[in-house]
Amino acid sequence: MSANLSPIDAAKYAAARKACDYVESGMKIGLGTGSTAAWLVRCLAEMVREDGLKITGVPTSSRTAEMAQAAGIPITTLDEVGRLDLTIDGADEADGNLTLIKGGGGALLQEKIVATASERMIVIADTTKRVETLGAFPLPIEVVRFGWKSTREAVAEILSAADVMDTKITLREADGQPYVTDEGHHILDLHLGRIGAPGRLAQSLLSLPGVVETGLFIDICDVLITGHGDGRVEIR
Ligand code: ABF
Repeated sequence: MSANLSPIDAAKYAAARKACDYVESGMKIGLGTGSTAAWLVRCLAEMVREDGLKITGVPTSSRTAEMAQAAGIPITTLDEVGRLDLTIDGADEADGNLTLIKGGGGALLQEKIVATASERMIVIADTTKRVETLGAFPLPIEVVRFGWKSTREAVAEILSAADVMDTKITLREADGQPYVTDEGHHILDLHLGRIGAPGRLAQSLLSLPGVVETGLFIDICDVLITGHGDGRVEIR
């Protein structure tokens, strides 16, 4: 499957392929969203087809559900299975503490619910996602649609006192309209440049009534598998 891939795709494929080593028959697996997680779906589908792997997938987004179903991976819902054995998902950034920024794909809330309902969470990524300090990637936060502009003002207030480099906030759009998540919420992207204290920032943001969840995944990721373009992988 890996023949003639671009270096970035070869890196994503290498990480996804390595993550499959943690999957055993009988497992209930949270399936992530994004292009790296898409490689995972392809690899697992091949194992289901050719090695008789018996797994049940719980997709973290409607896009992943469609892809997994089309690939022949049996899927169900989190409500059906309750707890999962393992979730494998991508990320936008990962620091040395395995704290993540996720949500670039717009599914952060469902991804966090599935990840925290799992015994173990593995993140798969190419090496560009590894950072010393989080924040170069805009931090997505999911906000209810009702009064989102007022929530945006309250977020700006919090950012003005936070350990960050910039405080620009944008409403995520799709086709010129405000983006609406699977759960019917909007996403504000916080262009912070640098996040000095992720835990404190997450706590402050979640104290606002209109904020549903943030893309900061703290103490959730158990294993980070990063892939290189030459097929090498690193496990942390
Ligand atoms: C998803 O994977 C999102 O949380 C994150 O934004 C995305 C990363 O996508 P890609 O693997 O395409 O870089 O889980």
